[in-house]
Amino acid sequence: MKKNLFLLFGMAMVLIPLFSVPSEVDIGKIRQEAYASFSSIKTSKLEFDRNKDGKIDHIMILDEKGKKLYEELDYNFDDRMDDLCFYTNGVLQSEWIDTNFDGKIDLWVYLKNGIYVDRYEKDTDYDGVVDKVKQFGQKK
Ligand SMILES: [Ca+2]
Ligand SMILES: [Ca+2]
Ligand SMILES: [Ca+2]
Repeated sequence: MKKNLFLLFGMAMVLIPLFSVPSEVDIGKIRQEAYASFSSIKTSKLEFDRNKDGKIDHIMILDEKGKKLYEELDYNFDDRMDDLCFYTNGVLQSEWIDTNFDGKIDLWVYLKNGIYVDRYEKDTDYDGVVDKVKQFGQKK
């Protein structure tokens, strides 16, 4: 029984590497990997043009049950996504943000139950290396 649980957990980690330490900061590559990970499962894609400039600035990937798997946003409408959200079973697990719009992630937010911030990591000088980590909710 225990072994099965470990196996399940292992599989989930392979499918959605949510809890890995950020090693890749390049949004282009992260998006490529995210899309590649969805290619083996049945998904539907929703695209939005929030500012009506003809360019997609919000994409949602849903699983076959219609639950969110992934979402990306272009906040400053420069045609480059700068906010990536990863979901498990429709619940937000982590949000990776490019706060200075240079194409590289510099803020990683990890959530608990989809709403509470559990931990965040920040690259304050934008060199691709995390230099500030805050962990909330100490475990009893
Ligand atoms: Ca747009
Ligand atoms: Ca952008
Ligand atoms: Ca950045």
